[in-house]
This record gives sequence, structure tokens and C-alpha cells, in this order.
Amino acid sequence: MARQLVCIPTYNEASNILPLVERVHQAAPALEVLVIDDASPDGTGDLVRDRMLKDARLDIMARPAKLGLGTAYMAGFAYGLQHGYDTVLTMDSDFSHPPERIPALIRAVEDGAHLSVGSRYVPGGAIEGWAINRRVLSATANFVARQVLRLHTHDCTGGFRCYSQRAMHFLVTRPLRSSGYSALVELLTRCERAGLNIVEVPITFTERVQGHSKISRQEIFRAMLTVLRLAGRRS
Ligand SMILES: Nc1nc2c(ncn2[C@@H]2O[C@H](COP(=O)(O)OP(=O)(O)O)[C@@H](O)[C@H]2O)c(=O)[nH]1
Ligand SMILES: [Mg+2]
Repeated sequence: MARQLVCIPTYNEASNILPLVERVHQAAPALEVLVIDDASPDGTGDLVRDRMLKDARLDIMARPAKLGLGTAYMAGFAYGLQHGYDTVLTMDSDFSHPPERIPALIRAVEDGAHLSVGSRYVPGGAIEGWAINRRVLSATANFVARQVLRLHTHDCTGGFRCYSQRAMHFLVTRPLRSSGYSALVELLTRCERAGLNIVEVPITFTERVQGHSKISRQEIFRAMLTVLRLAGRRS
């Protein structure tokens, strides 16, 4: 039977992580969950460790400091390959990515995609709870990334994705240039340039209710630099 792993990067998500894990298991009871926690000062890691005593489907990768989203994903791929998982799904821990869409993302990979992408920007996709400025920022970022990098995928910046073994084998061969949020654009660009088969699955993205966003102006600036740097590269 195919083995599937969900990787959830966390930084200060104490109010979200356990309810989210529960919702993930309601949507897909057999899934194994790896929380990749960067020494969250709010005790997210301790909550997970405590729950692990009662739930064998849950594990934690405790990293010593806030090392960024990009390296968290790469560590998740390495873990997934090492432990023989067929697919690794990534999602945010703030309920922005609906757990009910996990089976659809996994199915797309089982049906032949090397990577499936939860997408706000295809028919059936939507965003709830974002003010107009955040909508414009995201739509502009995606438009620019698609034009400059000549990408076909419509949602280049979302982190709700399912990676096949083939995609992960390819991605772990080279370290990422970007460590933060722009890693999402870099991962996608590398997959597209390698000719991997990418399928978008519509999702409704909902703004977080609990906890705080970790995206900053500096991250946005760095993401723009990443797009320019990737544009100057061939692979
Ligand atoms: N492990 C780890 N997770 C992070 C880091 N930065 C953000 N996250 C997690 O990445 C996900 C997305 O972050 P979030 O703050 O919701 O970003 P936003 O949705 O763009 O506002 C959440 O699950 C965060 O807890 C980091 O440096 N390390
Ligand atoms: Mg969020």
C-alpha cells in the first residue's frame, strides 16, 4: 500500500497545530504527519511531542532555530525519501490550506502528476478573508513570476502541494538558493524547467484566524530578488 506523509512547517503555531493535525486525520486517517518545528518559543514543539505519546501517526523534526520555510521543505523531502514515502504533501499550519483537499492532491499524483499544486488561481479556486491589498500583492506576485519565469502554473506561491518521489529525488540533488517563502517559487520553477508533469487542483484558501503571519516586507523583497535571479538561470 502506498505510504503518504504530510509535512507541516511550524513557527509559533501553538494555537493551531493540534486542531490542524486532528482535521488532517479526519480527512485522511491513514496519513502520517511530520511537524517541522523551528524551536518555536510558544511551545508548539512540546504540544506535538505530548500528542505523539498517544498518536503513532505523528512525528516531529525539531530544528534548533528559525531556519526558514525553504530548508524546512527540503528537510521534509529528505526525510520522506529516507523513510520510503511515495508522496510528501506540504501544507501551512494555520488552516489556510483546507485539509479536505488533501485526498484530491494525493489523487492527482497517483494519477500520474509528478507534482500537484493546490491552486487559488484556477477555476474553482478562491481566497477568503484577504483584504484587497493582500489580494493585489499575491495576484501581482504570481503574474510577475509567471511572466518573468515563463511558468505555466497559475499559483506559484502557495505551499499546499503534493510531491511525488520523482520530484523529490530531483529537488534534493541541489540545495535551494532561497531559504524563505520565495523557496516556493524556486521549487516550482525547478520542477517546470525539468519538464515534470504539474497539475493544479483548485482550493479555497482561507486567511488564518489564530496566531500571526510570519511574512514580512523583507520576505517580499527577497522573493522579488529570487524571481530575478531565477530568470537569469537556465535550470
Ligand atoms: N519551520 C518553519 N516554519 C515556518 C517558518 N516561517 C513560517 N513558517 C510556517 O509556514 C507556514 C506559513 O507561514 P504564515 O506565517 O502563515 O505565512 P502567510 O500565510 O504567508 O502569512 C506556517 O505554518 C508557519 O508556521 C520558519 O522559519 N520555519
Ligand atoms: Mg498563513
